[in-house]
Amino acid sequence: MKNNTYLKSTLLATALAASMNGSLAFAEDNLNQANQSTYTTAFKALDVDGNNTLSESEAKKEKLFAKNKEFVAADANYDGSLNEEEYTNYKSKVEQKNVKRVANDSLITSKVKANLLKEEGVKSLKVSVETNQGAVILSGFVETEAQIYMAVKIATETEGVKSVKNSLAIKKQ
Ligand SMILES: [Ca+2]
Ligand SMILES: [Ca+2]
Repeated sequence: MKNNTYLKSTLLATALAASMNGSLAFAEDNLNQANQSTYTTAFKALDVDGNNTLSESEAKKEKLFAKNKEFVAADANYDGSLNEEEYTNYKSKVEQKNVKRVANDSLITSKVKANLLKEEGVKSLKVSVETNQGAVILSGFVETEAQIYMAVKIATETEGVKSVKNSLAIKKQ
């Protein structure tokens, strides 16, 4: 279990690095293989009564299935329980989405930073950029209101950005 977790995080890091180079599909394959045995172990741990299916209350012990909505979505054959395949498929789908989302967010962050650097008026400022599911947060200190406006505008116009939250403040002289 411990080894698996280690392997998983290593592969996740590799997946993220690879996704930056455009080989996300390859990274995902590797991640899937590593996950298979992790899923089996997790499935068995949840299956307290050992009947090879997870009832809703068994599945609920895992955070992902804490909501009934998730359990129902995973129950592909509508029989009110999750077999290992349903469990594995759903979980890998969610994890792949997360890998993509994280990679996508990092990409947006670097694009926003690059665009800020291109702009004379703001390039020398220390603006930090964070992205969460396409929502960008700008923080740090600037000198003028106009610089805040410009930084927010640049971020808003960056490809992939869904929203911009401005936490920039004007430095007290
Ligand atoms: Ca069971
Ligand atoms: Ca089922």
